[in-house]
Amino acid sequence: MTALHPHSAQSDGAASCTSSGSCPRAKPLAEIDPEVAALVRDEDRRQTLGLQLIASENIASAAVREAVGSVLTNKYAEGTPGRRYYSGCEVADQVEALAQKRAQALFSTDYHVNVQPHSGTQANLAVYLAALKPGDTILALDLNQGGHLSHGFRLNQSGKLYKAAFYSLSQSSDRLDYDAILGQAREMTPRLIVAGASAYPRTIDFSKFGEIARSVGALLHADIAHIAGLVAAGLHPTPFGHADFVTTTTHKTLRGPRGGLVFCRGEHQKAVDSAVFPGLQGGPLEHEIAGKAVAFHEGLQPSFRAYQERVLANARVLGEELSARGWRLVTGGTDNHLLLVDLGGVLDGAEAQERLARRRIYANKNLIPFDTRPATKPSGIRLGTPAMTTRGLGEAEFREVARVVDDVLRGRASDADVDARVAKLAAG
Ligand code: DSN
Repeated sequence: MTALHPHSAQSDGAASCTSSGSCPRAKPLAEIDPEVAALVRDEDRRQTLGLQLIASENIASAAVREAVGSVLTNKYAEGTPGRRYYSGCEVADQVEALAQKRAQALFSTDYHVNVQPHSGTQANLAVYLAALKPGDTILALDLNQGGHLSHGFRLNQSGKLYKAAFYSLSQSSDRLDYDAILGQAREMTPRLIVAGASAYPRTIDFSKFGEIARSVGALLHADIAHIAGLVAAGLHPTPFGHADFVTTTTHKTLRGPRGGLVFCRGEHQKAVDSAVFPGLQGGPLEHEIAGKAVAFHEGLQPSFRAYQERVLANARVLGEELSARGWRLVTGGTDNHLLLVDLGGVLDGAEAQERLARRRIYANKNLIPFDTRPATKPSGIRLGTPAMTTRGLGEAEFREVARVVDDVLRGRASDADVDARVAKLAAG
């Protein structure tokens, strides 16, 4: 007897099904919706033909994308593994437990981990909801100096619900000034200190942050969204053991699907889990969680550390070559995967971003510390190496990337010349 396919009684045929055979829901995207299929192709082309230098972006593997595009998207699984509000969660439970186990292995930690946050911002909000009462004070790096909007920016929930105080970088070095942060922490007595950045090219000393937090009776939250891959590979000092909470996205240097994670010491497990659900989210995205599990598996392979070493080496040579061509790098260089370039008034960051994008070179405009220009037309651009390192570029190619960027910013080469060089680099 032929088994009845679960979708065979449906007539709409309007969505996809990964089951093979004659199911109308198994039709390819191009057949069901040529318009969206064409847009996906266009984006694939844009990514493949260009130089992706946006420091927060990377290229997830086909395996990660297969998991994200799987039937797990069909399942509701509110709750946590073994404690769900729906039946039929036995597979979702295994997926999520596997992702948790791998996340702990990847960061060599026994902290509890919740793998459900839909994004880094959701993960950060979960920490605040778990650790703070409305009106409590948080102390974080100023957004204008490389912080993040979910670290207390006035238009974000974190800045509306909590009293946000900000520390600055040292005006003389553009680096974190731990003595000044300690002084401010003593004065403000925050309930929570946030250590983490979106545009800081230097090593963050989580051990010092831990000392500061303990000395004023504050909790420490490390947001390692940008540097998570480096931390996992042992190429940046770990916040585990120093911070009470560690959050990250999964798609930057970690090279997984878009999403977030929140780790915490055991005593905060209940508060964190209940902050994620039902505090902030409904059903977890089990297909994304499956993609995270695949990315963690990839991150546990020896090749991942080798990749992160190349990310660092490439950022160093990109910086060297730009410096040699007269561009000032904030802090003079980089310890991680990104560079902040001070455009020195040659052009503003918005013009630079636009000029580069016209030649298929993608970077983002960025404020530099103590910028006198507005965020819409800041003095800098931020460049990162994770994505193009994934695409196979090495140090020699990144020196050429620097030369092309320099030529475009100074308007020194013809469009045809730049296009040919970009095409060659993008081809790997
Ligand atoms: N938008 C991310 C970045 O570009 O750094 C942070 O969330």
